Amino acid sequence: MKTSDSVMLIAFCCLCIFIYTGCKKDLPPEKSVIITESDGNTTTSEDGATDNYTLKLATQPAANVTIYLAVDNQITVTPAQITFSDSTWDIPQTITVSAIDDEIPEGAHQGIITHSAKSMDADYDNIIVSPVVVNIEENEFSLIISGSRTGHFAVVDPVTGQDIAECAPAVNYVGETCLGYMGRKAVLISPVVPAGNPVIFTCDPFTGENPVQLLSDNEFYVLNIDGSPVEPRIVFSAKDPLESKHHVYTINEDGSSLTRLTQDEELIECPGRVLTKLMGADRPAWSPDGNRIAFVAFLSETETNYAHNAIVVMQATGENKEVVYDMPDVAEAHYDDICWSKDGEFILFGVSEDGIDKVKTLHVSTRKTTEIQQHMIVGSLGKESHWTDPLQQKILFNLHSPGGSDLYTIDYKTSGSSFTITSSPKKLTDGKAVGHSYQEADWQEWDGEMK
Ligand SMILES: [Ca+2]
Ligand SMILES: [Ca+2]
Ligand SMILES: [Ca+2]
Repeated sequence: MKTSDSVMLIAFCCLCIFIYTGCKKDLPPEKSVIITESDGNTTTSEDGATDNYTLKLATQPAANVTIYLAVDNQITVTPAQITFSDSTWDIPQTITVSAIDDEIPEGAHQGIITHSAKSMDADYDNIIVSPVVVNIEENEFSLIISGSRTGHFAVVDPVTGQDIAECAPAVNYVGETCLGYMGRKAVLISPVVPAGNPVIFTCDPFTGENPVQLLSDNEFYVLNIDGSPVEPRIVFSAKDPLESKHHVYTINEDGSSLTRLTQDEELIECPGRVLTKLMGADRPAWSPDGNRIAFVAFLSETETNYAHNAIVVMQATGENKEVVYDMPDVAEAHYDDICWSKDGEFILFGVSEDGIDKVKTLHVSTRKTTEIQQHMIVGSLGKESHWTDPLQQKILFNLHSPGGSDLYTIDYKTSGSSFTITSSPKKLTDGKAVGHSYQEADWQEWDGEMK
């Protein structure tokens, strides 16, 4: 072997050893993007609380690497893209995450951030980067209260349809129920003694505890109640035992400031009729801004004594009573379930006209009506009672069913004087699973506090 050949052989062997050991010792670390969530998770709130996480590269890239962030409709991120160079690849860059404060009550929900990588370094270009799941705390809540069976009421989460509580307050009988201001109290009608006049009680909505009687025994015979959307005040219809007719009153949830809003035989202007007087009032309902109250008026024409029922709207002070719906020539028109659309432009009501049950919407300023009862049928079952969502354009109703009724919702939209149902009925509750029947209900905004 020539010396030069020996040198070549040694050099070749060294090269092989060098390549082998080089491969063994310096296997390139995995090319990846390292995500670190502060405190191990990313949690934001529609109330404005933000959170953050950092990104960095696992290895030095051969060229700039840009990470683009994409979000769904629940969150925003800042910045929306970041770039790592061959000198900054291992310096963590921070992404700040905020929740979008929408007006949709969704309960606790999630958003997702996806990442895509672009680089002239083929090892980093289009590399797979993990998404970040963002927990979002809700800041809009509402509650449904529903009489479930004698002596009980259920408080239902409108997002999940699940019972939050089923309560049996220590009263003689749970009649009509509603929720007080921001869902802080349940309000119900019950007689003080078993056969006595029904009066108003408040209690804790989640336990039924601490029942407080608002009107003294036999002071009133209460028919209907509704909780104000803007203050701790209740509107109700009741008969003063010294009179024979029902009238509309308001009272604070603590029992103070009892105010009478309708007077016996007060004159009310009724379009197309001669002079009419008020002979009674019930089924009052607050408008969403708390400024107006709609109610059913029993009217009598002063000259002929011809009696008919109508729907009247007044200021929450009792002033400016105005007949908004009246069919004086329809014999025996009876109205129930008076409630307002979320925008306060429409009143919804049940009406029995000539023995036919209908649900109508009334555009208060133009008096245009739309019949919607045909949308509240599931199978062969028709709706029993209905109410409206304070936060969204939804109607809640229960179906009359021999096996026990459940709550359903349908969606609507409004445009000018037109009112349109935009969905088919969606079942909200599962009465069979929880063993009760959901009856007449009320839907109120809630502060989210479970005190
Ligand atoms: Ca965090
Ligand atoms: Ca919100
Ligand atoms: Ca929301």
